[in-house]
Amino acid sequence: NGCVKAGLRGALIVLEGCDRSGKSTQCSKLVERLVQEGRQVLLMRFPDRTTPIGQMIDSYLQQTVELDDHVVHLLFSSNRWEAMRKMTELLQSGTTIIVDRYAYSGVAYSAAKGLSVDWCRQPDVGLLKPDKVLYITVSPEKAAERGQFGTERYEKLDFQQKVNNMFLYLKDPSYWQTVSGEGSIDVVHAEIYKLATQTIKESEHLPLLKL
Ligand code: T5A
Ligand code: NA
Repeated sequence: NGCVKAGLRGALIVLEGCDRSGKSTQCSKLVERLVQEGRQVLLMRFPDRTTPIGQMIDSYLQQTVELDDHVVHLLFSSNRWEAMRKMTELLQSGTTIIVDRYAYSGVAYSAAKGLSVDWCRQPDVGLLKPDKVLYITVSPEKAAERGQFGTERYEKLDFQQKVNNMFLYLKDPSYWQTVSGEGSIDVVHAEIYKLATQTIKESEHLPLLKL
């Protein structure tokens, strides 16, 4: 029934998508349901703003400090690297990790600013490779219905369109699945739950891979 079984690893499942696609809403709902079922599961998010590196990223996003584009890209990547030991141990001990954004956001946002895609990918090489990326899509019209952008650095329509194009370029059909984020929260959740539980089942005997 998906509860802790000796020797089986957890799955690494990442939710990606543009701003207001519903990633955080869906990550919480998915984790809540998996916990209710008695599964070993943990929610993580990047950036993790609680670490010293995460606090530098937070200041940058809130536009209280300026940083060179390369520097901030490396900080976002470092913020993932500092979680790798913990994530590896958890996965090996059977805990499934649901992650709200990952290295794909890292490349998409920096490349949308004009940095080379090849350069952007390099610092993330060697990170744990997700078993599945669930890429949530919403049209700009639907996203606009979900309220005004806030005041964080990247929350502007023309920039979001560049980010969206970068995600489409990065999409790797061998382990990405697109999920329409346009239905109700419950409809989107049903689809994500189905894909996540399939992934947990399919991954438990597979080796952990690296990007
Ligand atoms: N970034 C991140 C980088 O530049 N490099 C990196 O390496 C990484 C990891 C912060 C920024 O950092 C950048 C990307 C970002 O610009 P963040 O903290 O994840 O990243 O961003 P947030 O602003 O917190 O989250 P988003 O704006 O991306 O929103 P979500 O999580 O996609 O959407 P969510 O769930 O908060 O929902 C948005 C609104 O829509 C409603 C919700 O209730 C909410 O009000 N909603 C729905 N309404 C109707 N129908 C549905 N199905 C709905 N689902 C949600
Ligand atoms: Na979010």
